[in-house]
Amino acid sequence: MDKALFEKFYQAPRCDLWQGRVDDPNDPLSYRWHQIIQVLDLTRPIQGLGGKAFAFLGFKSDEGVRRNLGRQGARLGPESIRRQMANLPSYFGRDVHLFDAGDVLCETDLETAQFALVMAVEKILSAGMFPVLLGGGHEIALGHYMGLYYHASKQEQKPPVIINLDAHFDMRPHFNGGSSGTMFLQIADFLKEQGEDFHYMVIGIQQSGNTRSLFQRADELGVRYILARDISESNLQEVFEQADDFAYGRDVYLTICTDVFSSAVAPGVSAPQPFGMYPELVLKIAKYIARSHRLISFDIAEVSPRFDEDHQTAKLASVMIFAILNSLVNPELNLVVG
Ligand SMILES: [Mn+2]
Repeated sequence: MDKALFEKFYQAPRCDLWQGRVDDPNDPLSYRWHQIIQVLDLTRPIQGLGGKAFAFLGFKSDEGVRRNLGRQGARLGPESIRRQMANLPSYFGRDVHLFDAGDVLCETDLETAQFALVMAVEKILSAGMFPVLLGGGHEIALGHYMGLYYHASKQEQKPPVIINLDAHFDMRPHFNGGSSGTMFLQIADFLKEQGEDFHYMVIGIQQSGNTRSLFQRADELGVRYILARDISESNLQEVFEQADDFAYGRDVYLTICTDVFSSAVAPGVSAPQPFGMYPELVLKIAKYIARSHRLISFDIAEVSPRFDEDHQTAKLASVMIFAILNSLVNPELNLVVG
């Protein structure tokens, strides 16, 4: 993709989304994320930095959800999540940098927007930064994964394995084009063409949200999955062991579909799940994965402000990001809420 086409699909970061309380501008211990966020324009050359740098990148897309006949609205998710992240307290030292890297936009041409996303993810990785992607529909996972794949192959490394926290397999047939329900079959088909294995694990599956054919396809392709109803506080250790066993030392890409949560706590999604998981369990799983030293990138998708009462789903997404970033920076720090 050339620069001019990339620029058509890319929007540089907006500072006005990052606003909040200022207790004492001279006391770093009182800082919130809006006081430490820096802007990163991906159309400009990026300077290398020391320390750990996280780059937030939005994928403003409803097209996958529209093609999937879901409830549209996730396009405004990245903006809504950023507004909630702005007031999170900073537990970071001076060696940790947070960047807003702007958004990739999708009107209707999902395929080209996916390419722009691949390119944006590669730019972030090449700069030595850790990508944190904000959806948008869950179709964000295709461009995100392909960016990780191409970066790994340039480095002559194995691509990461995929852990998806989701009510759905999202492995439906894609002969009519991709949507927010097809990404993981698209990835499986791509890897098959490349002669690579497909390593995919889904945690939080709902039987009522997937057809028999999807369970069959998952079994055929060796997909590891755990139903939401089979996960409880008392067997979390087994879930952790299964995740470790699945990843067996490979790098991990984590993708979180917000409909893994119960609609009681996450109403603002395309496909609400009355029997979805409660945040404490999902949080513990995500933190465990973040502390494994194997996580190289993650995204959170499907936050749909149109259905989000009082921003509670965006807030939930922001606390998940808070927990994962703090777990990555300091695996020993176990904050009570994430
Ligand atoms: Mn889902």
